[in-house]
Amino acid sequence: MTIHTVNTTTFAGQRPGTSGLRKKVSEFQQPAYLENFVQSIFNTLGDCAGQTLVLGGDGRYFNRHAIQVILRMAAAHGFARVLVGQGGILSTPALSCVVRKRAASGGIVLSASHNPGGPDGDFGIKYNIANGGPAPEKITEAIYGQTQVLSEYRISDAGDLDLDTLGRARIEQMDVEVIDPVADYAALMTDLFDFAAIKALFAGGFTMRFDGMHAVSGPYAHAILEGLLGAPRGTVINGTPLEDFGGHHPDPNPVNAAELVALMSAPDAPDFGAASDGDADRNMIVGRGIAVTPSDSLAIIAANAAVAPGYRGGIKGIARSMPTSTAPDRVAHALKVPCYETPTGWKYFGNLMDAGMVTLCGEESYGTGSDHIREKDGLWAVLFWLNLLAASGKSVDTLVREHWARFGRNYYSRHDYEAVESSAAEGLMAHLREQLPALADQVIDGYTVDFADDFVYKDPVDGSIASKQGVRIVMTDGSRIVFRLSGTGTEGATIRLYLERYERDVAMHDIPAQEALAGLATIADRLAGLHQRTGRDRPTVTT
Ligand code: G16
Repeated sequence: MTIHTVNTTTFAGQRPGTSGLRKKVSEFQQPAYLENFVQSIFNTLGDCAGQTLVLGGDGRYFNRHAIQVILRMAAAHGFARVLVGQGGILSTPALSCVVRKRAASGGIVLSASHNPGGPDGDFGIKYNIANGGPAPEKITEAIYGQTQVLSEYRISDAGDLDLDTLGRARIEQMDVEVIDPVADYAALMTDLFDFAAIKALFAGGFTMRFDGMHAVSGPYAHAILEGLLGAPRGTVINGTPLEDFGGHHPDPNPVNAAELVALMSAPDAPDFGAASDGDADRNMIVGRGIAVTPSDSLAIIAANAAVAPGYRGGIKGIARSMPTSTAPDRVAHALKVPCYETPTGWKYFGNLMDAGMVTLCGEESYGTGSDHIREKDGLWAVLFWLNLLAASGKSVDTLVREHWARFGRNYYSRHDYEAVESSAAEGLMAHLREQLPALADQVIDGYTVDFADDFVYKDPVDGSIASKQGVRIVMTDGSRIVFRLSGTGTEGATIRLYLERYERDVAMHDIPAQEALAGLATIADRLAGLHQRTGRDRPTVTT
């Protein structure tokens, strides 16, 4: 085995987005594209000698190749040890768990999350730091800086490693351990939740469907739900990870998991339904005839945290991304704990969790989690709901309605306009920003604007500032219109419009969400020139 230094030239556009570098597979397949980015990570880390790295991905097309390349490069940079998931598999939450449990110096996650996979799909790579969470912006920007100046990368010419057999091997001086991707994570879940109560629930005939969407959550769900918790076989559907996710979009929302939502509306629907995304960090919760919004799910988890053994002592605080509804804020107020509002991106929660300021975090984009790790965690949310259903003996529908009756309902929807021409999307945002100073106190279609701004976040722990994080128009009754551009898309720009309206009156809690929000959607279109600028008369996806 020999270590080679290979000359290379830079690629434009290797700037990590909301969650790592996500591009089309064909872009990653260009010679040296992956190597340059990995070298840039290692250059940013500095001296890697003696460090332990955790490595794994969601099993999508190009995952295995990327793992072999990264192993050879890690060996060339003097890492002491790499822990790699068997088959190259580690869900994003499992990787975060392993980094923390094994006290590794960091990890590399290979995933484009909810984006489609396969040769024509997307691929992604992200660096996580020693707390198990996504690297903060100062590190991702440093990595980007390296991608723009590097001129060589270092790699061993060792052959491919057998990723499918558990055990130890060596590349150059580096130890490689192929680990069970499920074990550490499953053990953590048994510490947090009342497995005996959930087991009894299933033994009593409770029925559930978990849709793995042919992505990485399948092995975890099989082992935990059907294995440890005794749910009947067949509870987990689409549970075998496929390199192209079976040609589907592994994004758990009522549009992409329509099969599950239809099943949950049928006369013989199971008691509980759930789905997870490509890398198993997102979740969707569905009851008979009701899909729970992610914002409501976070609020309900917070209000009932004490049912789960891991949270019996209470929660320290909640954090939610700015576009997430304010439903969790109402719970935090009742619990007398703080609620922080952060920009979109799980990386912004890391400091708050590390500082012991929050226990629960969540985002409207089907992400929920806690300080047990530093990533959002799809199966964790599902297990929390199972624990709550077991402890309360109530249905999902009853739990949601009781929550609304107590706290009021935050009607909520997100409208996505995908693959819009980038200049049109930028123009729309600029047009909105120009109007912001004049909007306060204006009365628009019966709504009075309280304030309008472009969200700026000052991290209360390290004082770092993130600006231009989304345009928000907040009404005096708490209703909100939020616009931002997605940082995870790989084609043109995706405009996200988030709509929220608060309703205290229980008699008004049964309006279809789109109907309840139609007035705000009309105002949003008028202010942004959405339809005219995009040439679209409706969103690509409405959730
Ligand atoms: C990532 C981030 C999330 C973010 C989501 C959507 O999720 O980790 O924090 O909410 O993207 O981001 P955007 O609106 O910019 O597309 P994931 O599951 O894709 O890793």
